[in-house]
Amino acid sequence: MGTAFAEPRRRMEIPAEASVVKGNGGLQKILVRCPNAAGEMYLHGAHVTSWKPAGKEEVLFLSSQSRWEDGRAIRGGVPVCFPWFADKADDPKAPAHGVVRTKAWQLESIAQAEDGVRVSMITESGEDTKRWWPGDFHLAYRATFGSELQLELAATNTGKTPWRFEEALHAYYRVGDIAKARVAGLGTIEYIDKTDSNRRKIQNGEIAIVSETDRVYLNTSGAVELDDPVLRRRTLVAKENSRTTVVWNPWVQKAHALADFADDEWMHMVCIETSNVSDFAVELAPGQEHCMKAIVRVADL
Ligand code: TA6
Repeated sequence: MGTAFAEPRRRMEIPAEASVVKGNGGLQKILVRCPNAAGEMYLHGAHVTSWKPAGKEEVLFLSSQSRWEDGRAIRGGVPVCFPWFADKADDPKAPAHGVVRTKAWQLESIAQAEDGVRVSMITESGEDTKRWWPGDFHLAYRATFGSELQLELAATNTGKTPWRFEEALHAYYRVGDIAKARVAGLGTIEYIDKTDSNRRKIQNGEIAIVSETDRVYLNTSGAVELDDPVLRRRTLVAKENSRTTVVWNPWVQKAHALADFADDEWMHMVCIETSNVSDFAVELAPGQEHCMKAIVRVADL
């Protein structure tokens, strides 16, 4: 990466709290080390790969087999999915989860925030995105690393025609043992079971992960709690402007089939994804902006 980019980025650093460094695969990352938290965020995909509130263990799962290269998604942390989720309905050749998790974003700013350090990155439509999707867009993504992790994705329609999009903050949370973990907050909610021909079902109480789990919970704006008796912690995921929550664990076979995921790592992660997908894709008129937010907190169990 030429110095042309390095210098302006360096000027954005906060001495002793936030610096621009080379990360895995030579990809640039922002390293945050402030009184309330430690964290890491790559320009590649605007990908948050680590968040550790002060005095606590790492909250996010990151695969030991992740790829770190242009055009490939990082496995773990928080991939940003936009403007479609999972496979593109009308084009099976299109990359899964959209076009922005595999591209280099621009660093817009690094700033002190009330509770920690806020890193802002931006990207927009161009030749690379129009290969797959015609919309004109601008994305601004702010990650605030503090005693809580705040993630805000603002999408703006910079074109002349309305468009409809899906989005997800596809967060991977670390757990001590998936068999003992429980996800609460989605009881009575309708979901699409993607492991059962997309059948629609109603959640009965807490979620226990006992097999491959791939579910889209619909019309839900509430917070979700991930209880982990092994790591003795509760991770609370609250949100704003998000009407769906996706819960995913690949279990044994899918884990084995994923080249960038170790065979036993399914036991130590669960994805809880703040999103607007499926029936709740968002329509944006020209000039309009939509901002989705996730707020993650950790408490001792
Ligand atoms: O969020 C769940 C999901 O859509 C699953 O269907 C699974 O494919 C997962 O995302 C991971 O997708 P990826 O393209 O990162 O392998």
